[in-house]
Amino acid sequence: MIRANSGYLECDFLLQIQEFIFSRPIIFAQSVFGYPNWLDATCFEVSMKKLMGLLGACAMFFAGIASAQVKDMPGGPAVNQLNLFSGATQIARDIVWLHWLMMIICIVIFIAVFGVMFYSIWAHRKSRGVKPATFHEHMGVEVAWTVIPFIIVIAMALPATRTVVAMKDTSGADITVKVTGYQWKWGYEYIDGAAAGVKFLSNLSTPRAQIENKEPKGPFYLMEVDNPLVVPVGKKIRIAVTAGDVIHSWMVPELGVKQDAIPGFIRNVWFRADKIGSFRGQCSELCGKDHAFMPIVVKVVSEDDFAKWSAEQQKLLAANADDPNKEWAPAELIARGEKVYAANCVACHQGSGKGIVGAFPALDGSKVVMGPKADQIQVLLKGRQGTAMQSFASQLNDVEIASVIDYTRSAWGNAGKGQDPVVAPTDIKAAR
Ligand code: HEC
Ligand SMILES: [Cu+2]
Repeated sequence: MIRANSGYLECDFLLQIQEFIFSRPIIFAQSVFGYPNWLDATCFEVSMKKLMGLLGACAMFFAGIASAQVKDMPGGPAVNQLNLFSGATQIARDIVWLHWLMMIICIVIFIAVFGVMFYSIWAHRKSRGVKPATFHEHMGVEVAWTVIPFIIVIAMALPATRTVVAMKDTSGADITVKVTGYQWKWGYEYIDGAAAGVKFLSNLSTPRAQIENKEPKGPFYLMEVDNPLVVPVGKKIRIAVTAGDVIHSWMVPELGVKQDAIPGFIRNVWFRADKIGSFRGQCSELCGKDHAFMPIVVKVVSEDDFAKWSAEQQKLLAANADDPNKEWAPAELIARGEKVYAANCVACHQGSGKGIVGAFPALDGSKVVMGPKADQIQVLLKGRQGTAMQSFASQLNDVEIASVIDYTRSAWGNAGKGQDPVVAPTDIKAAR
């Protein structure tokens, strides 16, 4: 693919053309009529200067194309790339191989057919006195031109079918990622593996100023994203492709993957990258105004790096599940707390808050629950040494702890009594 980084020269060039069109009649008039007296020398000079300026601009324009700082894009198209991609998966290389096989077969047929045709026209021309044959229905020829193409088609279909079947075989995948096309970005969600549950949106990260020609274009112009899809090298990655609005298409040539993303359907494809690196593609189904602005970047990393990245993402996920700085209304916190209580506390303290006599204290009417908030926060963050009341500091986030405290302070007979009925997530953050 040939990419020229000369957009900012184009405007200039158009301006020069405009000037050229306006100055040309004057130059033409001068050449026909000599110096008309209404046109003085300075005006002529100005016109000539404009013409020279235009020629200069033309030279600059073409030089600009040649010398613009366009470099090969790793994982994407290279400058003056004419062949297909080199391929980071076996399937991608099979596709390239098939392309050349078909191409060569076609060229051989082309040369054979046109060779016979041109030879016949030349060797049997009328001026040589050649008499045309007048036979009809030649059995041998008819059988030959049916059987030979049939054999050729089968010879082409066999390897192609093998590759297409392999492309569709998503069995035994190590990791499954759900990919959703949106107008105009991609959503990624890890279904299993170390990063299970991690999900994010992947947006174009090329600055607006580059698109509007206010800044020179970067080396990854329109082929860069804020959050790439990260996968481990050598693992079979199943991609479950769907869309949230209109039809898109997830295509990464180097990985040999191209799959339409259709709302309401899930289509599975897969790849197993055997090289570490970033591989780039684009949405390849016209999906509206910003179709050209939803690139795809797949970052293939080592298994160790993937484990590290997954752990980081999981941590972020836990931290972001609830934003502790959000202003929660007390009612919201209590509603949330009821769920946290049901999931984490009922086994011991019971749904009724009455606990189990002799084993688990009642929270309904408990002095701690009715007392100052600091004490209860400490019980939840530190637990009670040597008892079944463990610390919840690492299991629950600030919002969850605050909300379950608020719930216990407002449920059962506790409602409206006791001190500090509302504990905010920021209180928990401060006490940690
Ligand atoms: C595995 C059982 C168990 C679970 C689960 C449990 N607790 Fe407790 N909790 C206890 C026990 C036992 C005590 C009493 C500790 C002691 O003897 O000092 C206690 C004490 C408390 C107290 C202090 C009560 C008082 O009157 O001193 C509070 C408040 C409390 N738990 C809240 C919670 C909350 C909220 C949850 C859920 C996030 C929870 N607990 C989950 C067993 C549990
Ligand atoms: Cu699209």
